[in-house]
Amino acid sequence: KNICVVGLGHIGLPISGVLAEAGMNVHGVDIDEKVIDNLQGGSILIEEPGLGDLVSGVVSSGRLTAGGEPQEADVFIVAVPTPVYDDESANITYVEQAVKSILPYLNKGNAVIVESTVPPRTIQDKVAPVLEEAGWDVAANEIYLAHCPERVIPGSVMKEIKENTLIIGGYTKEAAAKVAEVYKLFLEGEIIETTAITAEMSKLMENTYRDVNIALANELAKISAELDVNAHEVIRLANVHPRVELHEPGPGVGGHCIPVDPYFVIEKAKDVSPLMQTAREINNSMPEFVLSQIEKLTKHISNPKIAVFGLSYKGDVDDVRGSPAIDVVFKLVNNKKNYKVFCHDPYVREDQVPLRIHPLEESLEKADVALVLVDHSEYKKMDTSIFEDRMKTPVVLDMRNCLPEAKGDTRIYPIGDLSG
Ligand code: SAJ
Repeated sequence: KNICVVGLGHIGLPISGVLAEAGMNVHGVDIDEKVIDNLQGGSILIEEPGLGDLVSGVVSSGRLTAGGEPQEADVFIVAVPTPVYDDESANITYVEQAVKSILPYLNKGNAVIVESTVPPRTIQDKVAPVLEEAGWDVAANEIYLAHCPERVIPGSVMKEIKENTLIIGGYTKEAAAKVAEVYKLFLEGEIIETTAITAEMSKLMENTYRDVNIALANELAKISAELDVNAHEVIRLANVHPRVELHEPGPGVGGHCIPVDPYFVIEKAKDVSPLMQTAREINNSMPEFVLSQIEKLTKHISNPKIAVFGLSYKGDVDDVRGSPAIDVVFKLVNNKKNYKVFCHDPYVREDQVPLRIHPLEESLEKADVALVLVDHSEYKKMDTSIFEDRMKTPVVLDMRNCLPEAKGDTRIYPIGDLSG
């Protein structure tokens, strides 16, 4: 089979790689010339364990080619971003453009699969009409149209892309069945066929579930600050209950999916989604809460030096998109208390952020407070005697509850309760 993948990012590239590995001829398309140039040379610009090796293998064997224009194929996969506009409504223009770009290459019986996360009803109301206007009777299966939301988690994409259960939302029943054949080429996980709108909504609700639950944990962290109780201990004990699964609080929710996807639902149902809207507000308020905790810890210090540990949106990735840690850093830097902020991150590079990144020891040198914003493995196994050895006062605020126990005079405070 010939497969054409439009969009060679965090989803399009792995899917191209595994399909090529399964023996398909894959042609990848991207508007970014840098992505194409690199790919033609067998290299990639994305950090994802296992992806680089896979891609260089299938490029050198000729199974994966790349270019700026689509080619004729049996199957077209759209995996372009769906960002949000400033007013928090979904920007689906990349999806629409991608579908339009394949129109000249379509033949009867081809499959068109949208993997991009989209607002509910997008396949029915926006994508199908583009194909119909071009003369294809999609309801009669002249083109097999489906939405297959990708649910792989950054950091573990290569494993999850093969093992996760896949939901296929067909525009018609026949389209779902036809598209299932494509994924069966490499998928070890289960396949569930449903309608396009159900697939759209289930993807969005998965991420909304996580956002709402994290908001609940973050609200607990704020309450724990009022009540002088350790939120993590409360969560640990509540989760002993067989039907309770509280999430973990932190400095906010980052990445390009969880803080975005709830807005896709909210936009279509504003009056009946107060819980989702409040969850977004709570999670967006967390960087400000971190700042208030730092203010409390440095109340009597002038020009306090803060060592910041972690800039990415979550542990063990270099991805800074939507990172609450970056938000916290800028709030500190722009604060009138004149904080001297020294950042460290084992993965993030200076060409990704407008910040200096220091070696760990240097950031801690004579610092007043160390602020842990990301649970990188390096921090989880660090020797906590370094705080006493390097800092002016060994006070640590661990927003991710990830450090090993304190040693000597070091005080490690959890998120929320600073009384202990
Ligand atoms: N976070 C917390 N507390 C928690 C869990 C996470 O504060 O208890 C924070 C993280 O630190 C991070 C953010 O939430 O800033 C999101 O991280 P994540 O690991 O929950 O999720 P993502 O964005 O890396 O990937 C999610 C996944 N969705 C779900 O787990 C429901 C993934 O499976 C999806 O494929 C991906 O979104 C996507 O592309 O939609």
